[in-house]
Amino acid sequence: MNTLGKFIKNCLFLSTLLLQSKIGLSLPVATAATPPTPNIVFILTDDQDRDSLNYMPRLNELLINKGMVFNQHILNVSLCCPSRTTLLTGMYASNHHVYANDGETGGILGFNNAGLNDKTIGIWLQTAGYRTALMGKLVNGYYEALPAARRNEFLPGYDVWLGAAGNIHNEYNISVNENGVRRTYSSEDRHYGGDLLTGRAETFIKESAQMQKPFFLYLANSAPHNPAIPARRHLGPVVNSVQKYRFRNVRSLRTPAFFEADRRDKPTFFGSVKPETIPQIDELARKRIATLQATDEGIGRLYKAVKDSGQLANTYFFFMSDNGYHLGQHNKSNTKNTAYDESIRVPFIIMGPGVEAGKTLDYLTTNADFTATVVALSGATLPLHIQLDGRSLVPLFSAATRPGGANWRKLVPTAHYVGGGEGGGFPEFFGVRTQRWSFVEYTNLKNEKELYNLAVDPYELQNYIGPQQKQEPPPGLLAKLIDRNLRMKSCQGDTCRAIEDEPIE
Ligand SMILES: [Ca+2]
Ligand SMILES: [Ca+2]
Repeated sequence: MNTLGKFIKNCLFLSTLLLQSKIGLSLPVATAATPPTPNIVFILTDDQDRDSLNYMPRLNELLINKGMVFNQHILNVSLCCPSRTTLLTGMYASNHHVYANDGETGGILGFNNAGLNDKTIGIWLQTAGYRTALMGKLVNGYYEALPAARRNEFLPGYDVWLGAAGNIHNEYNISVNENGVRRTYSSEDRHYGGDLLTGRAETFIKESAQMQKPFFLYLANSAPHNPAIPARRHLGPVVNSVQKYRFRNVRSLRTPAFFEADRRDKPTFFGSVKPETIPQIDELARKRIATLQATDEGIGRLYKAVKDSGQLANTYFFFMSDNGYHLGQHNKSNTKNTAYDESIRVPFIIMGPGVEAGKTLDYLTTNADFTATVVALSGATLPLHIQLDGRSLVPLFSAATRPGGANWRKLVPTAHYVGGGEGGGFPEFFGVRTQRWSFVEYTNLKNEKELYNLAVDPYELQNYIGPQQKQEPPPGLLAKLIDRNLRMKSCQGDTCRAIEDEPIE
């Protein structure tokens, strides 16, 4: 091919990538100018709050400083199972129908009932030539909620399966389904859950590189989920028979929302954690950060494994938490599920070729975008019946292709479901989160609503439409938010993206 031909093919490739990212789909593009198929390393944490990122030095050095932070990453549903199902399928919960962590529409049974076993990203990437692996927590109840005869099953589409078969949150004595065989590990140091997963992930990376196959690694750590058990090397001293934790200066973040003083604007079910528990909340914060140290070391080890395999220039790293966490903010602790930013806004980082280093973006992104982005990068072809609700973030990677904010989504739909299983003790809601506004309608109470202007009230202290309303929202705003909230409940794929793109203010 001559130079002009290569140039045209290059342009075609780029425009195809951009077009695909717009529509959230991807078609295979094989030309001489196509870059090599990139590897994907996805590291997922469980219940991690944004503040705790500050205590992960390797994450900061290797991924944040060398990559891009998505600072307005808003989850569709802030709860393990619905959030993870969105990552695996690329659909909002209103379309994947896994609403809770257990019950008929939650956990692994909900996942099975929704017919999702053969509709996850692993299959699409495997079909595109990837070597694929899923390690750690799939969804809640995988193993114990399954009938005995089906407990060794695992999802199609993964060459290496290391799914937590039972509760892995204790970190020691964990059980894992290893490609169909359940194995239980010991309480020895070398079998600490976080380290075990890291070791297997290192091996997977090295083997895949030796096989000269592009690889997709989905690594779902337990940290810092309760009971937040650190590796022994990260423990502090025992004082008066009580285990203490390192990071003695750490406290739960004292934002103005921490034990919010004036609660008259809040819905009737507002948080009721007592200030007397603050010492325990702070100790939990320390314990969680100690637990995250193994994850942070793991990031260093995986980065090194990729580098030593000669794959650094061709590998994208993704880092995310499946939901946020309250540690006293808005008078709630040890929980997520809410519509406040502590729950729905989580860390999201991408590092890799072409991603502007050290950049923080305020574009609205969501967990469904992870899937669309990986699909776009991989060049995988989706089956015709699959519709992704998210959008590829590839155009955001560099200033040259980044659209103006006016040409990006204006909202992310948020929800919390009850009735299908564990509701986390929080009432059902549907909402929309824009860059400026957080709006929520509760369905099972007295039609209570919340509306916050994040531009002037980032800690969500003054609800515009609470019982003691102090401010009028801008004219027409509320009607638009109610309209978008209603329509987002029944959208799919392109129609979701079209509604999200409509101007709100
Ligand atoms: Ca979680
Ligand atoms: Ca208040």
